[in-house]
Amino acid sequence: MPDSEQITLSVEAGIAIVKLANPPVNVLGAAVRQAVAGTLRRLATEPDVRAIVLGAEGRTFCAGADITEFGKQTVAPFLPDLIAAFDVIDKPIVAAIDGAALGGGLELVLGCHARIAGRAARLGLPEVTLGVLPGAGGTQRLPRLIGAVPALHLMTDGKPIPAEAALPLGLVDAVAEGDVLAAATAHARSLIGRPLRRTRDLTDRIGPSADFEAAAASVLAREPHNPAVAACVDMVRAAFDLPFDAALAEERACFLRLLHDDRSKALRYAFFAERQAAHVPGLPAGTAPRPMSRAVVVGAGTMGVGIAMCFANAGIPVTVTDTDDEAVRRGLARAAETYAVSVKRGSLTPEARNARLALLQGRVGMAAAAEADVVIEAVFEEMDIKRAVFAELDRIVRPGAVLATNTSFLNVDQIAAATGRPQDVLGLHFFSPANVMRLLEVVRGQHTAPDVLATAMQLGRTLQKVPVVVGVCRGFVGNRMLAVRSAQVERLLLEGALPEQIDAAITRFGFRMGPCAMGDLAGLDVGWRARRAVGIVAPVSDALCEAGRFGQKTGLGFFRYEAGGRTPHTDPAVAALIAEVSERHSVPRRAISAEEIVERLTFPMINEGARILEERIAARPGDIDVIWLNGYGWPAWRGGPMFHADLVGPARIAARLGEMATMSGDETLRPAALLQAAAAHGGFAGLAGARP
Ligand code: 3H9
Repeated sequence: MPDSEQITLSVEAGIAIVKLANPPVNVLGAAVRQAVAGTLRRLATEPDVRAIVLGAEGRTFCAGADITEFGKQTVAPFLPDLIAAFDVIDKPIVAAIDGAALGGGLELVLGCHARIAGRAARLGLPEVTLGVLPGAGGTQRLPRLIGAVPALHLMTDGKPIPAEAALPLGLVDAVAEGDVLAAATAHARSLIGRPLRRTRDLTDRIGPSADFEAAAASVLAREPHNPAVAACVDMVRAAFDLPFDAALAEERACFLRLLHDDRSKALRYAFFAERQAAHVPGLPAGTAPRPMSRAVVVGAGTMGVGIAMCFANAGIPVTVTDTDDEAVRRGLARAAETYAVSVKRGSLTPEARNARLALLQGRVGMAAAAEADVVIEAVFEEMDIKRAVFAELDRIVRPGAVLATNTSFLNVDQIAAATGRPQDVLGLHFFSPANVMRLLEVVRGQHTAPDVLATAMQLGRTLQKVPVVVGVCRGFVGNRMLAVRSAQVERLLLEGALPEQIDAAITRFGFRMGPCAMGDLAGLDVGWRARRAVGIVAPVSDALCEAGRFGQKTGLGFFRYEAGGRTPHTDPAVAALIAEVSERHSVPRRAISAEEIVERLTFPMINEGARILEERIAARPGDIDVIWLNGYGWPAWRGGPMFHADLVGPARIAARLGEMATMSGDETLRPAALLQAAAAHGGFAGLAGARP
């Protein structure tokens, strides 16, 4: 008999089975908490019920607290109180975990007296990725159950672990081979009449405090910016120092404090922005994707092979093609080497490596494309070459196959026009290294058919990417904004900043790498060649290349590198070269503060983001942020450029841009109309809400 719409309840031979039933992912919103609390209260006094099994309907056991409730008024029982109430029930409560048990979902499980997992169970505390800590007793129950050091790692990594890893930790009592509910029911029956093992009372697992302190020091060094990580450390330490109830009160206070931290808000914003990006405006609901069981990648260079590996990793057979045998052989060898490194590091089993390699074929010429459901072109970034490839594909490929270009700058409509089927063509812009980077810009051409777009979005998810739809323009969203930043790097260098000052300012802002070190890594000659092709001058970068300084590959670029090394060292020769360029261009040099550097790099990008929104190249500010967070290293705790704009204040940014335009004479720096509108509406968020 169902107890409410949020849970189901059945009682069989003295065992009550309570299941969460709040699709799609069983979040613990107020109605669910009330239903669980009321039902357990009743079952506690029901004479015919001897034990309780807590399970869930659907693929996900429980995704935790309802994040949309955070920071809002909500109703009792709060999650910590709901779980604390398990401790006053005198009947065994056994969790039956199938699918993901995350955050508050795992904390619910920790409040039970035993835990049985299915093979597909994944258990984790991802709260730190949302800028909070486990706030429903997790910071206290987990160290008592599995030990302080593993608990700290589970909390601060934020990554779920599979059932077979949870078992040796003691996080679950057994992994069921078959029906989890049946196994949990049998276990619950076996506990009837025996003393209950309450997690809060366990004292023998927590481990030595010295081990914990050593682990804490390395965790804090790794994650200096996320306040939730430091809070987890403090709370696990409290598990040693404070009585259980006092520590729980401290955990609650800490959770509420974190909720209001801007870094925490940024991380939660990023979570929802990523999910919203999956909803494509203008794509009719229910548009069915085309079938996708065989792929061909044209071009066996670094990018083509990286893309092919994404397919093989996802279990999709893929053929990589090139014009000659040697190129194909080199490409396949590169894939094999990359997999070998993963096996050596222990992140891939030899069996999985073999399975992936078996899915990856190489062929000379494009004939293999005839069999493909999707073809991705990854040849040289030149319009004529790409158009020739598409014209050829148009002759070979079966009707209805999706044709994608991996261009990072070029006009997808012009490429599509080389075929007689522009409705089947779109851009799939992968980021290097393609088998690692999560971002996928899905470039919707003027004629791209809705089901082709739906196919690309589904494909992106299958390949474990974060797909974001963008429109056609030079560089789409990410590279278009990056070009604006690069132009500012040049200006700053000419006016007095040095590469090490620029990189230091931007890494202090939170990027892992500065633009100059990034340029050295990518190869300065790449941009040099591209600029020369379209007649663009970048005086400092051009001078470096003319001096043979191409970056890491030549040991010299913006920085100096030891033979075979990747650590950038300041080079006085670069300072002299830049000073000479400034003089040649009659630009007086001056000291430039770190604050000015950050503003001059980020504000013009935000302005370009506003133009991108005006032109409908991106549908939402959040889409731009998802792109910068997943493809360009924007620090997650700063939420992305458009979120950052709202924090700084669009009015201040517009005013600074006006000053920059006047000082430099660069009219492109004038604030965009949408930036000014955001200033008037209290930020891009307010503006986006007001738009259709
Ligand atoms: C927490 O628990 C705090 C406690 O310690 C203390 C409390 C006091 N809340 O990802 P999907 C939505 S913090 C609200 O596409 P999948 C999501 O937005 C929480 N909504 O599915 C989407 O909505 P829409 C710690 C949520 O199958 C829909 O559900 N937990 C939540 O690819 C489907 O989601 C986490 O951090 C939520 N907690 O992946 C886990 N979760 O359709 C966060 C999801 O309108 N969740 N939604 O766009 C996940 O990692 C994934 O959703 C999951 C399923 C792996 C579960």
